Amino acid sequence: MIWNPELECMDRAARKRLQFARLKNLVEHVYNAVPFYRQKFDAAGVKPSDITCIADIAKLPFTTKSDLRETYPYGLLAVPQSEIVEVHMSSGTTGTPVVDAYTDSDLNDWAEAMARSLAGAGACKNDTIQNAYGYGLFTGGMGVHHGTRKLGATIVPISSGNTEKQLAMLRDFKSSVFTCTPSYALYMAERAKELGIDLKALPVRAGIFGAEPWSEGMRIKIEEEWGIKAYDIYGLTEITGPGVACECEAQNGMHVNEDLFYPEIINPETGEPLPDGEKGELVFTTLTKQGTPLIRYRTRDITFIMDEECGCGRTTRRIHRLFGRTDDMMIIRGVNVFPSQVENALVGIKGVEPNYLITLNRNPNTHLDEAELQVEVSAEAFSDETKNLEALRANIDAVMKSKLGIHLKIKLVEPKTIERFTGKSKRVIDNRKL
Ligand code: DLL
Repeated sequence: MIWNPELECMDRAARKRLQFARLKNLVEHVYNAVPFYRQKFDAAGVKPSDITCIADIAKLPFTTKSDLRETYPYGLLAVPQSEIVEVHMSSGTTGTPVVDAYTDSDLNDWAEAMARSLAGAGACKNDTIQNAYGYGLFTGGMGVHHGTRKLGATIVPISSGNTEKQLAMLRDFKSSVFTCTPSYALYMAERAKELGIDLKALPVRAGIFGAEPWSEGMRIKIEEEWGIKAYDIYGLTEITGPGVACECEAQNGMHVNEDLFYPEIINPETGEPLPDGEKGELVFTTLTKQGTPLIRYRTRDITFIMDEECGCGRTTRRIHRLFGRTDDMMIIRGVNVFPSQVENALVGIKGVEPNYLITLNRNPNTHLDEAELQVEVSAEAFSDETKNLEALRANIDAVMKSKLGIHLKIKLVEPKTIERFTGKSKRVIDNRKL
């Protein structure tokens, strides 16, 4: 179902005009209302009047995560604080958290973006949506919650964790749509098996998974284990939370809610804009946000924009499934490796589970990087003879070498020994002091 055909299926030229009108308002407003932006624009020698078409956005300076950290918590507010009705925060892995502060109108836009996303994944008023994203300062729980209210579906606000209760609620409330991180969806499948629960017998028909990188292989595995359609959803706290972009029934790239969030792709090294179809760093400008509007925010996420129109009827451009982040890219002996590549390779190998941990060390004598990949063996393979396990190890080694171009030290570990996550998973430990 298309939630808002007027805006999602709008003629592309008309959408560009709308984006330009919104950008123009935004730039004028932040220049006058937020000293941080006025200083940035002045330093870059650009005035609001220099923005005469949407492509002129490239004249504006970028905003970065460190800008947000330096202005924590309220330095980027573009309205009086009395207008703020909700705040969220992302803790990140290091340093000061970043804050998003929403006015009532911002919450409405977020709910709209999320309602479109839920509808894109086939949900409607008649559905029961069980929401296992964490509630609290993290945007996952509340984002799906606001969107479900707008859609008019029933929300089960269970939050993350408590797997047995999740399974019971899926059954008792007959939840038809389930939302959580992809790693938690897999963990639930594992727990369900242990408890003798057949997920396929439950009424769930769709899952909307995001908040962390996952692979096409993992999608297939989740769809098989759960007997559902698994949709990818993207978002980040700084821009609004989940719902910035989401897949439709075609499951081929995530439609960006472009009337609200203007996407660009840049070369992460030079900052130059790249054309649609070219891979680079995703940058967003919030076109309607009042509380903490962001101009050309560098997400550090890597993808490309898919310009071709989708068969679903929406005219919005899509972003490809994320390849990783500029800051989780591991450089191992000079080769760029993303955890998602490792995951994708593992999912195709029989006898292993997609649970893994990469540990990076630097050898103090040779000064070379050493990467160890711990892989969990499936219960069946583990009970096999030692020589078969050795053959499995050699196979993983060969697959990794051919897919990544480097040799990882493979260590097979017993089933269920690698930590499970109910929210975002952590797959890399980097002990190198670089
Ligand atoms: O993770 C918002 C969210 C909640 C998205 C629920 C989807 C579902 P943050 O905690 O600020 O916000 O983390 C944002 O997570 O910059 C990406 O690196 C990563 N991320 C989010 N969605 C995806 C996805 C939420 N579908 C950061 N694929 C982003 C890959 C994703 N990475």
